[in-house]
Amino acid sequence: MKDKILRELYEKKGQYISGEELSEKYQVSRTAIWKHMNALKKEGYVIETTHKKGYKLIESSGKLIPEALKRDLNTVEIGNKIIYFDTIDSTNNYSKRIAKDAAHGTVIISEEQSGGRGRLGRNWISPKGEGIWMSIVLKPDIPPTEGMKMTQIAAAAVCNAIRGVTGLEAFIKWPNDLVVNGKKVCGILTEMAGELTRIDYLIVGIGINANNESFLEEFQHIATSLAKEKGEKVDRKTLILHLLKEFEGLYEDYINQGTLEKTLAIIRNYSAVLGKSILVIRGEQQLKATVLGIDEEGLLEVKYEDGKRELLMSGEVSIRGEEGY
Ligand code: BTX
Repeated sequence: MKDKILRELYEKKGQYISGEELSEKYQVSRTAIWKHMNALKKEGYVIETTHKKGYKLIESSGKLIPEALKRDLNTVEIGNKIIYFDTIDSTNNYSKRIAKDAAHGTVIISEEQSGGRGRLGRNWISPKGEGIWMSIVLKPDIPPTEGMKMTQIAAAAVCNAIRGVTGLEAFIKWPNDLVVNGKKVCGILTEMAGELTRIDYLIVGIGINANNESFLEEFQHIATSLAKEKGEKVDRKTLILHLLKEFEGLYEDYINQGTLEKTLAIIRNYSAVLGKSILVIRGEQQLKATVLGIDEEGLLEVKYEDGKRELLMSGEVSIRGEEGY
């Protein structure tokens, strides 16, 4: 009920809506409406209340409410439907639960994840209201072998969005992380379901440390937030709007052209690893290598100390800078 009232307030933003109207529409008492309004105020929404006219939403408390996002979203398909949670286990898990019936481009956002996931069973810390924890459901008509390209498209989109909105110099640590000043600000987890020759759906999970104030000690040397690096809070809504727009542009370009041309230009231009010495990690094994390039398919071309060259596929390996993260 509280969510329904919030939607009504949003739709009428700037105008009053009376308690009577709401109580009639939802068949609850005016006292119940009043209690929900108070609960919303406690959550940080600024709601003006007058005895005669009713309730008016003044400020949205910075939450990523779909109504607020959709009003300013300038995309065709991505984000046409936005599903929002205050808290959820993982937006990728939820996406999987609904993906079969969800429309292409559906976006799932949560203020908090209690079981945020990284790759290979790792955790992704997702504190309430501080970051952008979001998944995009995609239904492209491409072979499963192409699926991992979505990670590259997402990385390029996040990179451009962070640079455009915050002015921070974000770099892409192939294949699925973004770093600012050498520390991780974003991770991407792409998951897929389908058959050998056909994708049923793809889920691109994006976690951005936007306004996180602190990190557990064990992560302090590898993780940071945009706000920490910029020295001021970042408007999460603006960042999401830019990100979805960038993502749609690069995605459409790939679907229409069949190549990653625009995405590759971004991930090469803003690569954190090109030309660098790295460690290639496969299970327990770690091998030193130099990054030679990123090929047309988005694979990482490396040269090991013994002179052997290899093309690395995302999902198969992890890499780490030789010094630090
Ligand atoms: P990854 O496996 O590359 O990174 C996970 C590792 O990063 C962890 O083992 C930990 O060391 C570190 N880490 C954990 N939380 C954070 C954080 N907030 N900031 C920086 N470093 C951290 C990266 O996996 C992919 C992450 C995707 C997260 C999104 S959020 C929305 C969607 N839902 C979901 O459950 N996952 C995705």
